[in-house]
Amino acid sequence: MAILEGKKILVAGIASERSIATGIADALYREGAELAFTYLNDKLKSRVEAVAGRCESNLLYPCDVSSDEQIEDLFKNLSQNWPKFDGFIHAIAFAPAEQLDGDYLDCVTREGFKVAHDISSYSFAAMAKAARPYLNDESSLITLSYLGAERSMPNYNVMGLAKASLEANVRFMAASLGKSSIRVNAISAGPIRTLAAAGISNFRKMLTQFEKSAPLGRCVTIEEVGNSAAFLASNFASAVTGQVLHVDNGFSTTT
Ligand code: 0WD
Repeated sequence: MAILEGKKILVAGIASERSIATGIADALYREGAELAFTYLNDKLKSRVEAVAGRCESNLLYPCDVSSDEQIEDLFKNLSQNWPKFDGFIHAIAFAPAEQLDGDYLDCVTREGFKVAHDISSYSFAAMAKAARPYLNDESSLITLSYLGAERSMPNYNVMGLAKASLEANVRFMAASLGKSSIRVNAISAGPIRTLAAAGISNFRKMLTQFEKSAPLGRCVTIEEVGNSAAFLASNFASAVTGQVLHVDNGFSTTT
């Protein structure tokens, strides 16, 4: 049974075949959703096109979430094809590289803090504000977080603060949109080797430690994150909102 039959969902945050958003798009498509996509810039367009193609979608829109104008244009343009739709995936994060390498207080700057929070947290609310007129009741909004929101960890630094903000954003957005039965949730994924992860110093060491300590004894795949996103996007999750779902092989439950 396809659990997303009849749903129209926008996917933002594909940068490569390894992106978590790619795993999510494949799972949503498999479960019967119609998909639309955003791409950050022309360099990434062909990669997003490849995923869109296999998901039978030709709805591709440029969107740099640091620009309110681009976010507004995205939803206006999407509404030409989809007057109403059923939610979006926000798999977007960014912090300047020098923020993610070394001691937190040595690295953090006012500008680094601002950029990380703007792109990685505020943009989720900004997208929801702009999408609101076009969202069906019972839509589902999903973002991606990481355990660095809850615990300090080497090199993750200001991105941990931005993820903590993002998780609070999930709760406040869930309260704001609940009257329309729109649900808002985050998936806190275990570490996965992607382009964004490559920017974090010593990421490989993090993966090895994760494999050793996680109750399930292995790393998480983008397919597994995709399956959890498909659940959250579906009506099976109709009572789930304002939550952070850990898709991490149990790692966050260990000491
Ligand atoms: O271990 C991991 N990879 C984890 C990632 C564990 C837990 C959570 N996450 C989160 C990330 O923090 C992010 O929120 O998952 C989300 C997706 O990240 P990803 O799949 O790991 O990384 P990637 O494939 O690089 O996609 C993130 C993309 C950007 O990639 P690049 O590599 O170009 O920075 O976010 C997009 C961009 O496509 N992005 C933007 N999109 C629109 N406007 C912007 C922007 N300003 N900045 C980055």
